[in-house]
Amino acid sequence: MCDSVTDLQQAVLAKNDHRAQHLRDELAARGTVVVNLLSSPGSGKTALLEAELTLAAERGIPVAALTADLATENDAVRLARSGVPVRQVLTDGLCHLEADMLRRHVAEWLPERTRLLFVENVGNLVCPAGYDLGETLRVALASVTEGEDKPLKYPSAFGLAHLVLVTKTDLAAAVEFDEAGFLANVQRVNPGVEVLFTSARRGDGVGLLLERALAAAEAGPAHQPVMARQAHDHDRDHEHDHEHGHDHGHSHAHGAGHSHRPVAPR
Ligand SMILES: Nc1nc2c(ncn2[C@@H]2O[C@H](COP(=O)(O)OP(=O)(O)OP(=O)(O)O)[C@@H](O)[C@H]2O)c(=O)[nH]1
Ligand SMILES: [Zn+2]
Ligand SMILES: [Zn+2]
Repeated sequence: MCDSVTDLQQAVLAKNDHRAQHLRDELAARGTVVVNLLSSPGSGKTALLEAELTLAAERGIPVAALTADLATENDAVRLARSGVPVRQVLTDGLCHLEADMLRRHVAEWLPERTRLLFVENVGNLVCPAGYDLGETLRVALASVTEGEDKPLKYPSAFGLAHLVLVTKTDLAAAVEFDEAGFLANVQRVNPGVEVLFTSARRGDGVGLLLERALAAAEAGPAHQPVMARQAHDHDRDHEHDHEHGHDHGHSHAHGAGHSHRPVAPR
């Protein structure tokens, strides 16, 4: 019973992986690169993203943003203040985005000459880590108020990231944020990954994400997570037949307590 549930999850993830790879190829053909932002609810994804989008607009860099939530269009309203094209996706109960959902919105809405598409995933450190969205850069964010142990508690979210951002550094002293402890924990799950510090409130570190995203768009991510390499080696050991006729519309819902095999963007 447990085995068949696990098999089903593996099948869902393998299908998503395959579609994500198609999406990445399609995006590459049109010169667009996706940046996937993951964090727990309220870590400051929207606040930082609004600042980065505003900067991109000022510099004339063609960017767009897609934000996913279970409900409300609040984030899209905030991000749209930057003046760049913004799309809200309501997941209707689903706690993460899947490649197919993104692909649909890209086809329907994304302006043709977009260079960077920032995707704010549903606030959740569990499932989004398991779903490749065809991104080139995966960014995990953690605010100083969340505690230093988050990378250890959510190893897939932090272990598969190309870049880690610490947010709300203006509050670091108030919560006695242990920076050295946090950095050590990040290195344990993702050796060599770059960690940057930001405060959207103060404007500290604003522009770094845009810079790293543009660099990744030119040359690919500067860092390959060890955990991602392991997942890919595993995939190669179990080469499976790919189905190429994509059926449209999917049903996937799961309750609390589900687990996902870590799957990394390639
Ligand atoms: N002090 C401080 N507060 C911040 C900062 N960034 C965001 N916040 C606050 O933190 C709260 C959550 O920020 P959001 O940007 O909405 O966080 P989010 O990750 O987008 O949240 P979800 O989309 O719900 O997952 C808001 O009250 C923000 O004003 C920051 O740099 N410093
Ligand atoms: Zn948000
Ligand atoms: Zn989920």
